[in-house]
Amino acid sequence: MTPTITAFERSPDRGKGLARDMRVRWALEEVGQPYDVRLLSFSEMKESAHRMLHPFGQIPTYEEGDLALFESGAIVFHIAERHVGLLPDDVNARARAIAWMFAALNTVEPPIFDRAIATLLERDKTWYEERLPILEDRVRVLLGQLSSRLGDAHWLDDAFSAGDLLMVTVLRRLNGSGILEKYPNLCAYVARGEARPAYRRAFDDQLAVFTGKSPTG
Ligand code: GTB
Repeated sequence: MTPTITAFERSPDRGKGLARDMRVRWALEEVGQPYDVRLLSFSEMKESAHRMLHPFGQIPTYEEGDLALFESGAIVFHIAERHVGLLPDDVNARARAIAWMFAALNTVEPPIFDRAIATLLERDKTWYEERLPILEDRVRVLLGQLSSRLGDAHWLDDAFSAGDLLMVTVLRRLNGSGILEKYPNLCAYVARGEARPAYRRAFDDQLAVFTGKSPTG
């Protein structure tokens, strides 16, 4: 059965892969699972029909037969469990890959997201200039620790996994901030993720929603 996901009809980033359906698209591309996309306006996301799928009126969602899911991490985990390619077979390696999924979403993403929200929505506040360095220091501490752990490895735990997929999407949020650039191994890690053919297909499909151009032409 072909799953259907939801995505922004008009993403604020103009389809540059920052909205969280990108993770789901990438995971589906990695495992070779075709999917349909239902595009939603901001008002449609808040209607009761969509809230039945997503209690918080957001994207992405995932529908497959009787199953309806929300939360990008849960959706990626579901895809990784149902298909080969995103989680290792070895029980311990699988547990470690899942730990990296949680680390990406629960440890690394919150401070990066807080900083992004501050730069987008809080610039006019009197306390912005004081708060931004605090938020950026938190990000730098985490990146330093992540950078040390990654070292010169290609991926976080041996083979590419759903943990890397989520971590790369989280770190991409820092592109252009000047912060990630201080950690060459993390920049190379993100670039490795972005160079994967599955990533490119997912990115092109998300961008095509905004440009209206077919990803292949
Ligand atoms: N924890 C949830 C998950 O991981 O699925 C969070 C889902 C979420 O934040 N969804 C956002 C949403 O629907 C889109 S991804 N927002 C609309 C609303 O809440 O009304 C967050 C996002 C949006 C836009 C950009 N951008 O354009 O740069 C980046 C990230």
